[in-house]
Amino acid sequence: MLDGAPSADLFADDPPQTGTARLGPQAYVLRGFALPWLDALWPALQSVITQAPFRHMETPGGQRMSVALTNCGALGWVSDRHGYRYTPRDPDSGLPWPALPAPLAELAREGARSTGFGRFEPDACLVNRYLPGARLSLHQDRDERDLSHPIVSVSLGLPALFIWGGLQRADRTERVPLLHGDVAVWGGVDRLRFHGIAPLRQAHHSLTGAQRINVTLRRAR
Ligand code: MD6
Ligand code: FE
Repeated sequence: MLDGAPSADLFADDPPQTGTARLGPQAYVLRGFALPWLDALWPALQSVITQAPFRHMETPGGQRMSVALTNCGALGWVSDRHGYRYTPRDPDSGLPWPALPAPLAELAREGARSTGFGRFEPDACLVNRYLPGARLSLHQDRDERDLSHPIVSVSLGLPALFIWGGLQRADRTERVPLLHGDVAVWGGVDRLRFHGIAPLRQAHHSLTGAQRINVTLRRAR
């Protein structure tokens, strides 16, 4: 069991955890790291979601994603029949993605700095919404131009089980809880580890209601 990880059931609105879980040589979960930013971050996210509403995208294989998503920042991650890519505009509205809120950029820089990644200036911020039952199948993040930059990923609301694998799809996986306020940071030798999210369990969270929001900050170009 990982240091700092609760062992049995996960409950929404559990007291915040503290400390750092190490998932690999260059992969970390900073427990509760986002909580001090929450008062600035949550309204900023609401503004992003109003400007660019959540939508369910289609995978290149033609499946509707159970996770709904939107983006902010200079570049947004999109998926359709043609594949995965980063675009400067919201394909639904034709408008540029909403600006990256300053508190999110600051949180990303601080997360990267405190895990030894040095300077990190994100230009892409993917916002994922999970309702109960939504899941994310095992994948690698490899759509970014320069894989030497880390990824900083913020979990809000309902708890989720992160499925954390190896560099090969068939490698054994472990399950790591991601709780409200946790920030995962990884890069370097762990940048291409396979990972996913197990189906979200029904529950209620005092901030988000029956949903989990994940905000993933990257340097795409
Ligand atoms: C999620 N996150 O936590 C899904 N990818 O909802 C990811 O797929 C992810 O959290 C790369 C880096 C961090 C992540
Ligand atoms: Fe990912």
